Amino acid sequence: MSLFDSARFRLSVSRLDGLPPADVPEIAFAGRSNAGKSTTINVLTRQGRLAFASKTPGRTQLINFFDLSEKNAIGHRERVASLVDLPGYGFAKAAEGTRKTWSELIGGYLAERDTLTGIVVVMDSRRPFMPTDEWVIDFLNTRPVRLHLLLNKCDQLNNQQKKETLLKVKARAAEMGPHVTVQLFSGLKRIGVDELRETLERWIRREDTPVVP
Ligand SMILES: Nc1nc2c(ncn2[C@@H]2O[C@H](COP(=O)(O)OP(=O)(O)OP(=O)(O)O)[C@@H](O)[C@H]2O)c(=O)[nH]1
Ligand SMILES: [Mg+2]
Repeated sequence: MSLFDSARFRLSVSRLDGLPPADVPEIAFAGRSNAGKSTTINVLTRQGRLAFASKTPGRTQLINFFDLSEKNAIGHRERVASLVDLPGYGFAKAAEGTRKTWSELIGGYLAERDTLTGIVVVMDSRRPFMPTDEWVIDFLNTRPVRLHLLLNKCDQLNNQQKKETLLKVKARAAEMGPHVTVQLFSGLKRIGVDELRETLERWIRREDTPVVP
């Protein structure tokens, strides 16, 4: 069994003062609304309805925490990491008040959470680096966290487009530094699931190079 199969919903948070204690490494999923963050968590954990996924952008409105656990030496289940599903950014239709709450909540979480180990930035591979992605990636790049740029919905690209997109985004990632990695992914067709699992497990086990802030 993979570590990710152990995922269980822990809690939803609507305010920064409601965050659970920062104790285990956390991996957050950030990205524009509708990019496929919740679907990615469902595919990663092999649990179809763990995170709410929907055709309607703006489905996820709270910060949702999922626990990953494994048995310790004496056979007790122990929490070892959390996956964190974030509300999407760049959702134009949201009322201004709602947008403000979102940026305060998500911005505050991303800026201040000490146990935040890495962030999977989920982008639509047909249009990576939209202006809001650029802004969020620039902001995240100032934090001591790993970044994995997940080019989702690659089932919508032909082979040539996949190759070109991957090359282009890898070149950008190389400029940012060795803490930034890139892959093609499709939650729908389950393409790239093992690669994602391997990357995130290295983060959790701290088997990759540490990030210098
Ligand atoms: N073609 C295709 N569609 C996908 C893929 N992954 C997700 N989708 C679709 O994209 C839509 C949005 O998926 P979600 O997982 O809810 O997106 P989200 O990023 O969590 O959205 P918010 O919670 O609104 O921020 C749904 O209709 C999914 O079925 C994929 O790999 N390929
Ligand atoms: Mg969602």
